[in-house]
Formats: sequence, structure tokens, C-alpha cells
Amino acid sequence: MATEALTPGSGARSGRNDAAWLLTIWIVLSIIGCLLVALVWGPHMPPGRASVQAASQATDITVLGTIATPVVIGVLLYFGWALAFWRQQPGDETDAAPLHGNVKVQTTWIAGTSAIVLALAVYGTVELINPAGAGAGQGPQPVFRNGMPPAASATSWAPGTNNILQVQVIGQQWAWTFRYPQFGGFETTQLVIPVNQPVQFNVTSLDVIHSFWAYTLGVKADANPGVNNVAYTTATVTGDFQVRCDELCGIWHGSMYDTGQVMSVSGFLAWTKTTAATMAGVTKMLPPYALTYDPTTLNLGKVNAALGLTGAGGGYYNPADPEQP
Ligand SMILES: [Cu+2]
Repeated sequence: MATEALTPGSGARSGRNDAAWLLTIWIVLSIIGCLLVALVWGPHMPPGRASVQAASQATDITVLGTIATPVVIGVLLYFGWALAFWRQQPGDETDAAPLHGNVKVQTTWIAGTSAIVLALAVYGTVELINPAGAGAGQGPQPVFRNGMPPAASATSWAPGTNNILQVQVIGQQWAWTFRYPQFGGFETTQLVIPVNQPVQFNVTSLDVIHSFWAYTLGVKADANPGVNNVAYTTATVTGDFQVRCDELCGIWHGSMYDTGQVMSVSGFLAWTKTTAATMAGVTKMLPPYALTYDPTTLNLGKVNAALGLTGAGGGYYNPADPEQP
């Protein structure tokens, strides 16, 4: 914040040392601002801390927000100072001092911005490689280090365990359904997962491109027909979470939302038992469980009807919608 030559006008005339004032105020405000962002706002940063992956994202956003705080405060302070003190005074017809660069300001500016950008690049790269991500975007083989398969490598993005709950997420116009291959392969419109249990979402689509976005779990994965896109999460608190479609996928895109549930392990196991039983009739009609399905050979009319997807599922206009063409 070396600003002597950028502060022609009242400061020099009034004898006030603008640069010293700005620097002092900036440092004080930055310390207060960084503490507020890191300690007060940080615990409430989106997407929250409902899963291991979400908490890691919230931490990253808190770090980036804290680094950005002195920059934002510097810009706003300089702007405010200029408006308040360097404006033209009434009756003052003189020109401001002509400026021809300022080595000190330029050097400080280039060094400061370079340091910030490089630090962010290093931090971003480390956090990308760090085994903390949800995956989701790499297809069936999420990035992992050393070419190790997920379960064999504790440093991969996959949870370092073979005890992973498999949940298939199927997007279709315009509903999400969820299939549980380890529990007889039943399919349901309810997404339920147990707490503190690594979950592998296998995300696919039966028609166009959708995007599975369980944002409070820190998970977002494209749902593409013919592709198995893998994402991981480990929920750490029980309760509801929101699921959205985040890829414009047709006229009822906006209705592709669900409320998922994180349950205790025993609650989850009881739920799978009940649901497997109530869905037994539908399960028989389903194609065998696979990581992808060929939409051209599927005839899910009966299945969708049994799942209650007769409205928006497959038809362009929901019969219940008052606006009919
Ligand atoms: Cu969609």
C-alpha cells in the first residue's frame, strides 16, 4: 500500500500522511476481517459439514476467503479514502500532479499479486491431490495416486476400505431413482444412506445429461447415458439433505429434486429390509443390475408406473400440471 505518488491533492497539502494512515488502517481492518472470516463465518461456510467431503470443501473455502479478505479490504479502503479525501475541493481549479509510474507501487503490486496467486495455485493443487475429494467427473475410474485401484490405496480419492456401500444414482427425465445392488438390487425414489459409512455413488442416466448434486454432502457428478460416473461421500451427521439436478435437462428439470436422508446404521438396515420387501414386485421387472443401461433397449414403462413416475417420468407434460398445451 505504498501510495505517496498516487495521492496528489489534499493529503500533501494538509500535511496528512495518507500512505501511513492507509497502511495502518488496512493492517488493523485486515487482522479483524481475517479473524471474523476464519473463526466466525468459517464454521458456517457452504456446503456445510455434513460429510467428510463437504467439510473439506468448507475448509478450502474458508482458507480462500481468509486470503481474499485483506485484498477486498484494501480495494474498498483505498476506494473509500479516495472518495472521502482526494475529491476535488469546491473552488479548486488546479490539476492534480501528473503521474508517470511509481517503481515502489509497481514492485509492491507485482510482488504482492504474484505471491497471492502462486500461493493459491499451490494450495489448490495440494488440495486437489490430497485424498479429500468426492471424485465425480472422472468416470468409472476416479483419479488415484500411483495407479493403484481405489480399495488398495489409502492415498486414493476412494475411501481406503473395501467396506463401501454401493448406491446407483439413475437420472431420467425427470426424476432420480436409486438402486442398491448389495441389498438385492431394489430401486426406489428415496435416497437413504447410513452415517459414518463410505458410500460410492455410481451415477448414470437413461436419457439425456443430468447432474446429481447432493450439495450438503459435497457431491456433484454428471449423469450421462452409457457412463458410470463415480463419486464418494461419508456422511458424518444424520438428517435430511437436498438432492438437485444441476444440468438443464428439459422442461421439468426444475422438478428433479429429492430430499435424501442420512440414518443410523441400524435404521438404514431396517429401511433396506422394508424397502426390499415392498419393492420386490418392481425389482422383478427391472433389468439386471449393471453400471450402465442402454436406453434404446430399455422399456421401463411398467417400472416407472410402479415407482409412481407416471407423471413427469417420460412424458413431456405432467397430467397434473394445469398448463396443458
Ligand atoms: Cu435432470
